[in-house]
Amino acid sequence: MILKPNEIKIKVDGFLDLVRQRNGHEPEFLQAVEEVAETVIPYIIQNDIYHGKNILLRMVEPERAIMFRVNWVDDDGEIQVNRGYRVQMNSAIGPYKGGLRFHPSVNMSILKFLAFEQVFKNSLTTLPMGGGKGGSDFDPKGKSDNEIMRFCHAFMSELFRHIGPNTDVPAGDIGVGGREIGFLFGMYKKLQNEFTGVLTGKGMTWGGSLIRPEATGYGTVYFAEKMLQTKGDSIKGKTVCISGSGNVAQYAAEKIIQLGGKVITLSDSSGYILDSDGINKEKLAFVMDLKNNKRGRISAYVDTYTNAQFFANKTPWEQACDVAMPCATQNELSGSAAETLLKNGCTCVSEGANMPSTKAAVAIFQKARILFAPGKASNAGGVATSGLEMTQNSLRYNWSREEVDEKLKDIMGNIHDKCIAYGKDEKTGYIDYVKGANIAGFVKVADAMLAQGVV
Ligand code: NDP
Ligand code: 2IT
Repeated sequence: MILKPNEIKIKVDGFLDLVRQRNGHEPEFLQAVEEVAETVIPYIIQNDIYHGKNILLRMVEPERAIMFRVNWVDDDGEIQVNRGYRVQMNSAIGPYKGGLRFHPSVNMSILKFLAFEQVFKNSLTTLPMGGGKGGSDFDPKGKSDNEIMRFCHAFMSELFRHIGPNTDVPAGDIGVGGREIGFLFGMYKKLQNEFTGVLTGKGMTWGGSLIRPEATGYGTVYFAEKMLQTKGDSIKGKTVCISGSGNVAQYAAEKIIQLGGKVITLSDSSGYILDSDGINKEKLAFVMDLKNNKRGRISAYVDTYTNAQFFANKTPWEQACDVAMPCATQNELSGSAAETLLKNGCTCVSEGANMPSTKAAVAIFQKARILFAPGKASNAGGVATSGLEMTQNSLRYNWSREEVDEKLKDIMGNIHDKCIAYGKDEKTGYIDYVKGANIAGFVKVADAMLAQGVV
């Protein structure tokens, strides 16, 4: 069907009004849906096979959303009560797949936005994975290892009945890393009495995949490199601002350093550090020990590296850089931060976190026609390597580091190609990675949903 721009706008607005009526109290979820609807609905209108089937309306409704009570006992003997969740968004192309987040801000809006984005992201990886997300409002900060173990065991004592290696395969996200996956896996194995690949991000001696810990950060850098190559450029010699100092930020920094870039910032929720000399391999090893073993704060960096500075309660985007990589959390890069980045010469933004740029920031980057990759394309390397972990578990076999890294690179290259196929304006040559990722992600899931009928 051919419609005029104002007629398309009426369709998009009509759809969003309906979604807002149903989910008015879920701002992050609405933000994620708006971005998809604005790019995908015009495509649906132009393609008769998708038109009139209410596919997007079906995709914004979770197939199932589970909320449950998690009781556990802290080190003082007090009974604590948290909320646990699993949003099973879409299983058209494979079992539900997506991480678990433990953070006090976790609620249905956050998890539905993450699960919705995950559907498109997982589709882009080319692997057979549906989309889901879960977690808890549990705050791991300041908890002892024993408290973390008791909480994870309590959480899994309910979640286990809703997941399985062919049903739903959770993994890590904010606040859930190797330690937590171990405790969760242990309880699942005990309750089901089976050793299966029900979780990814497992340890190397019990079914994990090499490169999974590195994959999200590495993949985000591989994607940035692909974007820069479209301009005949590369990471080498570039100054890079990274936010966050957790799993994604650490390995994004490692890969930037390996490729000859200079990382000058890292952050956490209390502020950011600036090291104008560059965070080299040795300094990054210090950060990894600080965050992963000592579970300390990033501000401690400046006590050891006294040339560096700490800026409390600020984000790194006020520093001049060529490439920005937001790797902490949603909506951490505002419109005014985007303006500052542009003013200071930034030409490439590769999102390691999920939806870190606000709507205003994305609009500013796109208007300026800089290289901008949305998380669902650029951070897909993590879940893609989870998919490779599932494959290795099914084969009861392990690939080498080089084999997994090669496959990860190929997948990121494929995602980049798809963004070009669906997002490149042939007249101007501009690649709209948001449009490309949304439409390419949509097409695979929509085709599967059409084939399977109204279920
Ligand atoms: P981690 O828990 O390892 O690290 C999170 C980092 O982000 C920490 O430095 C944390 O600081 C910071 N952070 C968290 N919340 C906030 C906040 N509200 N404001 C400022 N900083 C904050 O998580 P990951 O590195 O795994 O995840 C980071 C992002 O990447 C998330 O958006 C996640 O969804 C996304 N992602 C993760 C993947 C993975 O494989 N792990 C895959 C794809 C995307 P503090 O310690 O102070 O809380
Ligand atoms: O947001 C994400 O893609 C993740 N947290 C990883 C999910 C996974 O299943 O590996």
